[in-house]
Amino acid sequence: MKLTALDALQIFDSRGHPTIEVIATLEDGTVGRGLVPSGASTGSHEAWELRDRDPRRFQGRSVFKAIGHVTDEIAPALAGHDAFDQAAIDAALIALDGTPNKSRLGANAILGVSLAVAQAAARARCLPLHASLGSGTLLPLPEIQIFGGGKHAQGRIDIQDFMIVALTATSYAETLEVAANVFHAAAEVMRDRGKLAGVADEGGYWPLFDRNEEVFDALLASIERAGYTPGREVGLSLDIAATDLHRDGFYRLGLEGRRFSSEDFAALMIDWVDRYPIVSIEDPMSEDDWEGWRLVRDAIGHRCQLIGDDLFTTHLDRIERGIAAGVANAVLIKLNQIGTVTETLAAIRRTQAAGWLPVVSARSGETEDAFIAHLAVATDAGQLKVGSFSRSERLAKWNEVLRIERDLGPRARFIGAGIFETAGIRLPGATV
Ligand code: 2PG
Ligand code: MG
Repeated sequence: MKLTALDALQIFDSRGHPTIEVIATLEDGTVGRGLVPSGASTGSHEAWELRDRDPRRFQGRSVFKAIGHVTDEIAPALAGHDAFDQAAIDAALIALDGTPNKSRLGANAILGVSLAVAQAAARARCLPLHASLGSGTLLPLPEIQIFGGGKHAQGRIDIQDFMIVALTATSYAETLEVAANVFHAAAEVMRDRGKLAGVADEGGYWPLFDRNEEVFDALLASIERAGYTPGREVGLSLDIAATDLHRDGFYRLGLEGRRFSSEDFAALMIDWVDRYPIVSIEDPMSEDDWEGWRLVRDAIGHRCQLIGDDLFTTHLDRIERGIAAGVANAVLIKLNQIGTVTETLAAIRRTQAAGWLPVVSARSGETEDAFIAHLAVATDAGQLKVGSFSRSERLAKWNEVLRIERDLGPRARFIGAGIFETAGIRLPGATV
């Protein structure tokens, strides 16, 4: 099925910043759209997001150059290509760009095209997107944010994501029931403590806390208030986003005025896992602190998921290096960190082949699009992270998985927290 036209327009993400939407048209008239998300706590090894940097327009954030690259350069180059051959489409995009980090055409332009073609191909095949992308049927275990911090809350607290994982839920729908109960209980806890003040970028409560560890107390209280036992029915999951805390060779918790060496920060992460029912930590250490990562993995990798986000940036070479060095046991998967659907699928497959866990993730700047819900199911990834339980750009993804669950009917599988065991991670206290 031939790709006949590509067009693009500037739309806005969930923070009100410009982003790109690409529209792909096939020879039978089928149309697919690709809506590109955008991060705030970005790793320096990510593919390049092209912005116009014109201070007079959208604070320099407009994407008109990227749009021009789609319409003037990519569209004529790809016209006539087979839209059913995603790998060839993506290879052509990579070759046309010609840079290692997609900085010439812009990873946002390239990903928009890649996503739009994938969606158009699914529609032309009369398949749901997940069935067109892969043959997976495993519904993901969600990591759901309750408090947002770090760059998603203007540095109000240092740690970026305080999330929960439903450990004993027996269906995807049940994980959302647990999330809803804890999320609303957290509002009551914050209100009682005089700390309720709206939500951060990903929909978790704005963190009016004085110490990072105060958040653990509020989180545990919220879980209990919702009627669950922390560590039994509900586990904690953190994204430290430690790259953002690392400056001049030290990790800094600004809220508490504390500074740590790599060894000391690793020791703090290990201490938290000892003291709190934490089942997963993302980016406990900075993006190039491979030695620090090793310390954490050696100490707690057998009982806690350790996810590399800025460390790997969904990049196959970095994932290979991480597997060889044994520094983590899971990889955060973000389409726009690498820039094409095909490379993202390859990153997931490599992660799984190593016996590690892929965690499909949204960005802090999201759109109404729910591509990643389909990606998670299509690849049997097993886990999905899209922020909190408020703001429709978040719920669009959680809800989409409910639709997929319904569409798959008896073919849908759910193993919940059993996914951790598949990677040899034994959670203390969990009864799955
Ligand atoms: C992360 C993501 C999503 P951002 O760090 O995992 O929470 O944030 O999109 O800002 O990189
Ligand atoms: Mg992260």
